[in-house]
Amino acid sequence: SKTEQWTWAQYLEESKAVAAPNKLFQEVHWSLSENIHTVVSVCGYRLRLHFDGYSDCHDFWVIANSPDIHPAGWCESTGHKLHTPKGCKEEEFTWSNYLRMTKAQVAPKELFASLGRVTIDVKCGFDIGMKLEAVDRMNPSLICVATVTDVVDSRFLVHFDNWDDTYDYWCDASSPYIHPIGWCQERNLPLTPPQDYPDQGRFSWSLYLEETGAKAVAAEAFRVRAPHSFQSKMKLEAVDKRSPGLIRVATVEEVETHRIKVHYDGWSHVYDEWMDSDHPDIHPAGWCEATGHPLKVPPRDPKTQQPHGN
Ligand code: MLY
Repeated sequence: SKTEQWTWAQYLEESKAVAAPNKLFQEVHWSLSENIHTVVSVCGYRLRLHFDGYSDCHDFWVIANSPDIHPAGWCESTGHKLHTPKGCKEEEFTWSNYLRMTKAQVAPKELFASLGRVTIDVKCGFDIGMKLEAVDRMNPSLICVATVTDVVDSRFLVHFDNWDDTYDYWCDASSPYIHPIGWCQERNLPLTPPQDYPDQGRFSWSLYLEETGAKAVAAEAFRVRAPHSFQSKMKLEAVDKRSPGLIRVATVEEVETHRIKVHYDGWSHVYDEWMDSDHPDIHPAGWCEATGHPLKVPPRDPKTQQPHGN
């Protein structure tokens, strides 16, 4: 009947599909800048964050154990620049005044995964100033000359030489998007030199390291992760890229070594999205129920009562 409740078990049976096993998902995360935000809503294990003093259109969602969110005072204690709320003078900002002024409370330190984790102080081999070859994730056909410009625990910021920081991204040593110097040359692939590098066609790492007085990340520091084991047609729960407050029933539509193409069940394929297999926005079937987050089930075709497009 129409009022019957949607369940994963029944849905898998009806669509003769299997759920992607839990072990295929890693809760690894993207990074965000260190602005001040206020949690505006909590939904299951996800938080909607708002940048103080800015329009709601910059609000975004993160998973509660994200390594990219930190307790008040973290920037100061780790030497990171804290972007203060709009309208606050940077020199005059202190957390204690700000909390008093806004009658707000800080999120207790214990809630942050970054502090709960045992940080084993092993050097990851990626230090500030070291050079590498990295995929420009905004222009993924380009592998470029890049530098590590920040390190937090075992994650680091990749910056493209002589470009502004809009192309920067955080990753760890297992990222498939970074390579040691000489990687392109060994494979006869073009390497994009720094912007405005004189004589673009004749970039040489040894010369460039000499010119910049920089070291390269050692080849041994790179630990490319094993390919994922997702298979096409497996079912999962995925954040809707266009409405990130929503999590939908989804299917692996296609696979690449380190990415999966996610299809939102019942919706047109124009909304399909390629996502890294370790993206924090994909979850195993049952994750929403387990964490208390609503799950958007596939819309049904009013005539057939069957999910669209399956
Ligand atoms: N068409 C773009 C390409 C920018 C590439 C930047 N990478 C190398 C960091 C542009 O020129 O803006």
